[in-house]
Amino acid sequence: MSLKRLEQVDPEIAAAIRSEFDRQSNNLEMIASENFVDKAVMEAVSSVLTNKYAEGYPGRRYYGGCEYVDVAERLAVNRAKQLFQADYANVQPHSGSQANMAVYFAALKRDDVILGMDLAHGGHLTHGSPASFSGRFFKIVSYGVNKETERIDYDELRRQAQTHRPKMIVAGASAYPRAIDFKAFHDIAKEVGAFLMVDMAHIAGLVATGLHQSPVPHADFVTSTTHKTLRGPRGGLILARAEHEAMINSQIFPGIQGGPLMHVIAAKAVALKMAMNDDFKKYQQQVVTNARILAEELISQGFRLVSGGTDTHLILVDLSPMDVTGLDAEKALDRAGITVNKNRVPFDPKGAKVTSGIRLGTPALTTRGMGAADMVQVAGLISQVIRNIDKPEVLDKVRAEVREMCGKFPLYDDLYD
Ligand code: DSN
Repeated sequence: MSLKRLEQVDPEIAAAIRSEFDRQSNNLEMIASENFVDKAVMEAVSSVLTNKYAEGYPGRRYYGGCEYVDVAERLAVNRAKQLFQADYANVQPHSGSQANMAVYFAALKRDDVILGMDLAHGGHLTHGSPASFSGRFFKIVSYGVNKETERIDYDELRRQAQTHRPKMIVAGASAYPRAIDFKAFHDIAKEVGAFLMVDMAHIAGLVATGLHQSPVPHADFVTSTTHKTLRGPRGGLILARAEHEAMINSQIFPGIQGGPLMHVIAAKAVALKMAMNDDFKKYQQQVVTNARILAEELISQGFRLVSGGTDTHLILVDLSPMDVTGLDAEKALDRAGITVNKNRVPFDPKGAKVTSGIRLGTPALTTRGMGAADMVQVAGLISQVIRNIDKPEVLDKVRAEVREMCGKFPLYDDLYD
């Protein structure tokens, strides 16, 4: 891929892209929701499909000249249905938030009650935070994790559902390291006559490869992003039973979106195709193995992990026993070339801007080819940083080691030259 023309037209943006490529190449990317897409995905995103308006759906557009973008969207829809064994798929949501919004608007009326996971316990903004549309348009009741086990307590969930009689229960999380029992959610939703929506954004790649229970047979609606463990372009999708097709389609367009991003939809099709390969399954297995090894190694280095470990790609570290905040840890790790995000832990006395924890994930490092031995090394580097948070000379020494480690796992050969 060339930046030749961009360098002529807008050298400042070209320089920002080169710097970001350098940052991604020379840092350990451990944000649990990030990944490195295949060049084939980037080629689709940067294609001429970005030029095309295609409001509507394949074969039913409001614009002429849609015959080739129809091919791309049909491929994406059929592959999403095949990969996740769903009756229906909509691949037009620009993001996971818009996928969630479309489902709420399709299934609920204003002020209906949603029972969703508390953001502070690992949920997501769009599962009912007052700061998001979800908390503004609907009445939210939040469930969390049990204080002792730091896992979802399904008996307590049932009790809350029976008390509050929600119209919809939302399952899924962005900072919950344990497997979620979607069948249990389904049973509770059925008992109280609620819809069940599962937002599987974080674990979509694990679900696609059978490494996590699939929500599809249990949920009325399943939403996802396509860029996390699924390793596609930034965007969203919705899966549902066939009976919901008309109501979801019309809520995405014209309900909340205009023209679909056809270049992104084509890239979703590419990623969904790649997710059907054996290589992708091996990759996901390694993501989970790497997370388990990283968790074990961090525990042996004296870290406290929320819930004591992980079943997925994600680890939540509680730094309060070390008297370190998430904010300080994020900054020190950044200086050392290890990219993470500060994150509240369940029952965190600190707010979202400081936090008591950090969230770690293995999808991006695993895409680079890192394995078990590398996770042991990474745990050691994280430990050095956290234990020497005020010692710039130690952080710089770790930085040099990170750079050397990254050099062994090149990211995109010959990308911009
Ligand atoms: N912001 C995403 C994450 O980092 O988990 C969720 O949408």
